[in-house]
Amino acid sequence: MNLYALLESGFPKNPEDCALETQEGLYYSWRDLDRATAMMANLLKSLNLPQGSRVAVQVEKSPEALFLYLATLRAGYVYLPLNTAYQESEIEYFLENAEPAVVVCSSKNFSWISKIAFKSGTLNAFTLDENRTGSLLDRAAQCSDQFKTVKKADDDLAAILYTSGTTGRSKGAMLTHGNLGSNAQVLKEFWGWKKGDILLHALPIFHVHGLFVAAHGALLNGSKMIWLPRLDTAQLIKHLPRSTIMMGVPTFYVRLLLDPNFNQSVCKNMRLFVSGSAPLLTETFNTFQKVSGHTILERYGMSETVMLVSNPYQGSRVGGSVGVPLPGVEVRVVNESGSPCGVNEIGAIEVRGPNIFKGYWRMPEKTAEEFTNDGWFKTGDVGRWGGETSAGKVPDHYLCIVGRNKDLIISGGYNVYPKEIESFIDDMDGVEESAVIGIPHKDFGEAVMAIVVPKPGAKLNSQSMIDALKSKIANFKVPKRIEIVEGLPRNAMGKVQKNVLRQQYSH
Ligand code: MCA
Ligand code: AMP
Repeated sequence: MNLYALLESGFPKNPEDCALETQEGLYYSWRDLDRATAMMANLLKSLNLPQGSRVAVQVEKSPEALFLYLATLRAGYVYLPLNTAYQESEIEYFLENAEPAVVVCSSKNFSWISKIAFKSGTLNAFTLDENRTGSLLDRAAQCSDQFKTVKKADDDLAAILYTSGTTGRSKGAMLTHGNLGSNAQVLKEFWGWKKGDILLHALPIFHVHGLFVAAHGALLNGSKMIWLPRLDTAQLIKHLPRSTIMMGVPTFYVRLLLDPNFNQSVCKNMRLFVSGSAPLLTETFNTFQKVSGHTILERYGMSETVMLVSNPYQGSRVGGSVGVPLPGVEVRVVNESGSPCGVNEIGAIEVRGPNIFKGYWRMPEKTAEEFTNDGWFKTGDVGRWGGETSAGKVPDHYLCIVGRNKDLIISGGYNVYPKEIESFIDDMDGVEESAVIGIPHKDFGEAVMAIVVPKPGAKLNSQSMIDALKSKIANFKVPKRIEIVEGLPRNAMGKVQKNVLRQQYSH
């Protein structure tokens, strides 16, 4: 079934009800959403794109950006969202690799993005800005506001999400209508979505969390969303009293707790706070409980799998644990020989279920590498069942993530692959070699740090290196700190000992 048709089955009976309310006080009814997505779907249809065409989108968050996603589903094409922080070299790679038939970007970026797009074979480039302007809307305004949603099979692609690899370039995780639909239905039940729920939405919509978990949840439940362009704690506190559910990365909760205006009365109508994308510190979990009177529900997911494991809505939510496998999802923790670990034994986390992606875009070998012979997806995360956290005993059937066997930094919910940053640094003048690590950060959980060895006789300046990197890669990937050293610690095999560096720079 087309995912849009599934979501639509949850829309409220009265099309005049409010679907989205913006920070500026604009209201979009469900009828507005239906008409706008129909007009955009008609525009896409008029382009006569081949089946399976990709629609790549790098735009600021707005109601129209959400409508573009929904229109792409309705028209049966494949949505490819791109982080707004990505710069030229990053965009170049994604467009060359995905070969989208349509590219939509902000008007401020049109001149360089359209150039890259046309070079990659894209025939259609449009603009869309957050103030309801752009050539996409101009063209869609000339189209009919009636559209019959295209039929799709569960196995057809709905979206491609680029996720970096530990080695090599990013891989496009192919998610189907069935993957996304089944996950949305499971979460609706598991998190007790109910009539009257209002979602406070402040996450970006170019990743799984904001788009496929938060927005899908509200759409499938026919719930209004208070649609904020980005995380702004004052705005959250202003709108929380009218909301019942909010989802965020741990930084959302850390920042709310720092605001003296955040208290129990602000949360008086709240039913559920969800956290994910990065580990939630038990300290944040406990303090939030004291200050707000609410117990955060932590869950665990990936771009390749959507949501896998969650603390229960009914039943105990355990600090330091991500909870139990979602209905229909199988999770196992295995040791090096592939045998299941016992309770409190640490091993690799593997998963299986209707939510698991179809594979990496045009990378069959990489896809094969990430699955076991018996069909389980290797998450690259390391965990254990039960045991104990600083919050106390964890029930035996609850999962705790204790680390990763992939060299990955998660900063404020965004993934940064050290290898990619190291290659940019190593290409800089005067650099012999570098090591990039994650160090604890109060706001972002982890921050990117680089340790750099200069070439003999070369003089390096940390600030100039940071400034140079800012013009090349997405800002969240730029090291917050660079240390220039004479050499990197290595083991007997000559491998850089990142654990030694992490220990050295973690304070
Ligand atoms: C912004 N900066 C960052 C980050 N965000 N640096 C490191 N990590 C970040 N995440 C930079 C800015 O460019 C700026 O740099 C400086 O840090 C301060 O910016 P600030 O204004 O404080 O940042 P912000 O605009 O408030 O954003 C912080 C944020 C945002 C709200 C945490 O990063 C965010 O919305 N993160 C959510 C990511 C997310 O949705 N992840 C889900 C992925 P300078 O001062 O140098 O210019 S999906 C996923 O992971 C899986 C599937 C899952 O389980 O959900
Ligand atoms: P992404 O590539 O953006 O899909 O990020 C997925 C990764 O985020 C997972 O493999 C985990 O390492 C991490 N992650 C997501 N949720 C959690 C969580 N609740 N606790 C710890 N790590 C998490």
